[in-house]
Amino acid sequence: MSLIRRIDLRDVVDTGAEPVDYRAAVPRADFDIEAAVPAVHAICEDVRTRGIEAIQELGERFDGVRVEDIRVSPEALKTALDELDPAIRAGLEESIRRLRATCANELEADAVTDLGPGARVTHRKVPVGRVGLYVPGGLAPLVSSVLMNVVPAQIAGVTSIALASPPQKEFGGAVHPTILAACALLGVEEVYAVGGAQAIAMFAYGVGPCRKVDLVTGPGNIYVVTAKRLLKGQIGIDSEAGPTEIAILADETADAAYVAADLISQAEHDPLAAAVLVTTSEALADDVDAELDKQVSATKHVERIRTSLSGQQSGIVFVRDVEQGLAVVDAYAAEHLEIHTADASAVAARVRNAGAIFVGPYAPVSLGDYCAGSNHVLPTAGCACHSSGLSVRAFTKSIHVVDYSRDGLEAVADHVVTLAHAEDLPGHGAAVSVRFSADESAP
Ligand code: HSO
Ligand code: ZN
Repeated sequence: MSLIRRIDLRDVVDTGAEPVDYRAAVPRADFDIEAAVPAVHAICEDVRTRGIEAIQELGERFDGVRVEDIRVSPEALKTALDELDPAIRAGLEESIRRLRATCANELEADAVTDLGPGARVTHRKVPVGRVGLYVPGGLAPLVSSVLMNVVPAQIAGVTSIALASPPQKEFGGAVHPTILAACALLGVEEVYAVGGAQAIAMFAYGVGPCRKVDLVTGPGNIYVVTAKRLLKGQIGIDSEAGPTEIAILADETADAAYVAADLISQAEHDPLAAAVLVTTSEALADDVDAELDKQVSATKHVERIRTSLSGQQSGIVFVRDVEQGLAVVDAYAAEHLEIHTADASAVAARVRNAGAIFVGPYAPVSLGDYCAGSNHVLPTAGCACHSSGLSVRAFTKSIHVVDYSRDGLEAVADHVVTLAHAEDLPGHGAAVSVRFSADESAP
């Protein structure tokens, strides 16, 4: 019996008249945000009404430790950096260097458009004022997520950055030391030992030492994601990042050992993580099954990985050809999509929906998790069909600046008046015509 189930879509007929909608056919995690709403709503209300007291009690309940002073001291940040393993520091520095390079290249200039004499519209790019970044502790302390949140925010020009991460019982209620060290390395001074939904509520309402933020970003468990959804409006949020997903589109040229290792790498995150192989080749599927048998038992987090791979969210999907495979992966809209086919770059160029695409045998997702220079905070659960991963743009907003002279306005005045009357809003038209009435003298 193979660990991972099989789904055969080779017989699905595509008449060409209407594209087949594969969304219902692909495996998907049951990440029921609605079910978490009542509990998370209660947590947010508790934080809003009782503030710091509520945060301390919730930390005690969910993280098993009460934190007296939720703001991490400057000394604790410095000590964490001083005590950081030099090899980890070197890895973080390389990752930061690559991220900074891609982020700097993403900065967009203001778009200035002259629409005629004295008629200019500028699309001005402005960094968000204050952001709250969430870094999960959970099953693994994701120190790399500190970098993925902080670097694009800093390059975008955000000047006020607060970061929250759960208090760790084994460190006496402190944030994980490697996470603190990464904050210190990046010059982030405002760090809170607060986790889960209560951290998002703290950011949204401004509680105790933490001022309200404008935008919250970062991945998290179902409580964090639900809190972001509930508090959206009060704050801006990035895309909803839930349990991680990897999809691999592969043909007979793929290396089964690499494919299996990459599926395992993301299954390692969470029993709810999804690993999906979309392939044209039964021989590859059999080889991947054999590799999974071999490789899974040799890994550390065997149980978590087995649960993820054998869950309803994972599977091997058979397709007739790469063409059908592209339709399937577009419908799935994976957080991470690897392409292991002949001419992988050309196939990748045709993908519309994915959080990030990894091209060919030497671009595994774990490269992107740590050191590619790309971002690993990406939309999950199919949200990649409308949302993007973190980038400089996520920390930037834009403003249209309308700069017209008298001549510029006069050139278009009749149209404005006509359209205003067409909408039965004559006051709108009058606001233009008043500027050109007979007695008005031109400046
Ligand atoms: N694959 C995760 C990110 C991560 N992996 C952090 C290792 N550390 C979601 O993209
Ligand atoms: Zn990962």
